[in-house]
Amino acid sequence: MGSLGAILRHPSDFYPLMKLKMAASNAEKQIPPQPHWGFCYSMLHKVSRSFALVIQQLGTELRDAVCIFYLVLRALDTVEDDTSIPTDVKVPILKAFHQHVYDNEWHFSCGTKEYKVLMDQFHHVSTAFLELGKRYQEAIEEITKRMGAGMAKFICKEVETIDDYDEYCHYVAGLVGLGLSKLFHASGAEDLAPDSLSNSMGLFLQKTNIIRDYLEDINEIPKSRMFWPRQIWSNYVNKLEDLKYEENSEKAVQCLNDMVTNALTHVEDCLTYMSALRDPSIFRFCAIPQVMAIGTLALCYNNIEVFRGVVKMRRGLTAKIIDRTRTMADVYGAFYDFSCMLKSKVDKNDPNATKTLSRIEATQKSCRDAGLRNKRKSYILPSEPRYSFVPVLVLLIILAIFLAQFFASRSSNY
Ligand code: D9A
Repeated sequence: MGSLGAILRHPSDFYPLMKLKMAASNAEKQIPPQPHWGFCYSMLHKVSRSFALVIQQLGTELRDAVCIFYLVLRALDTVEDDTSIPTDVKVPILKAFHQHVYDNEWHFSCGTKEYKVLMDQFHHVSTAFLELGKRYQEAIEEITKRMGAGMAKFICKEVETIDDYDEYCHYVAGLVGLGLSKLFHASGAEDLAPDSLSNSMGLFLQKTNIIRDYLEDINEIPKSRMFWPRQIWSNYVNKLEDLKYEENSEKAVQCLNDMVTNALTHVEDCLTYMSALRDPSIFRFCAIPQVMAIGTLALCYNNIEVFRGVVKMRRGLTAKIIDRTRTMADVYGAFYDFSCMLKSKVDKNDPNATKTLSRIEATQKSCRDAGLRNKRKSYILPSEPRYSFVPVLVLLIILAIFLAQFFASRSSNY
């Protein structure tokens, strides 16, 4: 839960945080009894925290398919990420992963902590996979095959151009969007979305992660991981790691802003994708991560802290987003709010200011044109007077001290 300090600074976070906590403890009680499904759902909660709760509210059949898809992708990631596996061992595993999911005798030990458990006990995931409907299995197999091949390609290749960057993000995230659209369609609840829109859903999330995680990725041991395209950073520094040094602060922030501006190109597609969804639980499942992403971009923009430590939305704001993202009107409202926040942070002297502003204004226009924004509370402006909670508390404490002294002095008079 958020720290006491954070709650005192943002008293309205309290209720959504409590609600999220209750939802989390409820979800933990609902772990299925069969060992393989039990393993899959507890694993899901261990590796994804709040996202697991959003998966949990999907209808049973689709929820099971998404849970398995999520774990298969995490396993594939674990193989890709593990720098201790030699390339000649890794590449064949990535390329054949879509076959391994059908084989509940297969396993490959790698990764650390909860990911090591996932890999060691992968037979539970395969067993559960084999119980899914044929259409779900085929969608997961096809995407796993394409993703494994794409990851293998990028093992020996660096992200040089913006096209490489889009291609890499397509393999690791855009394909997830395509796969999920197939699962939604297979469930009978949604029409099949166009691939280019599904791809944008993944690219917007992945690019946000890549921006936010700069420092963590560059400091990775034994070898830094680099996803920022040279075509962008080479306009500011000679080496990607130079961005983290204090003497390059001005260039670093300009480069960061360029990266955020690049990510903003996907916003229109994401809004179009979400506006076509019909099922309320699928809608929430898709919309919550997107609202978190635009919020994270607004937080990171022009923020040197990205190169110094971890920049994350406070837990209370995440809880509010989970609580209040229900309809397309909520999404337009949130995108509008965070665009305003972005706009207020643009410095006229930034080399890309004009481009950034025009993308922000395009987003604001889409949100305004949709005309669906209701009288919702804003995420960024404090909606209640700020003196509501803290001063009342202070006042109560002063009053208590007063009364205590009053009675103490009265009794000593006797
Ligand atoms: C998603 Cl099945 C992801 N990724 C996410 C999470 O959202 C997408 C991985 C596997 C699956 C789904 C997601 C959700 C809904 C619709 C989508 C979609 O497309 C239509 O994917 C495109 O980030 C990972 C990729 C971006 C690589 C695809 C959201 C998530 N949030 C984390 C928060 C964080 O900071 O990472 O996982 C969390 O709540 O733990």
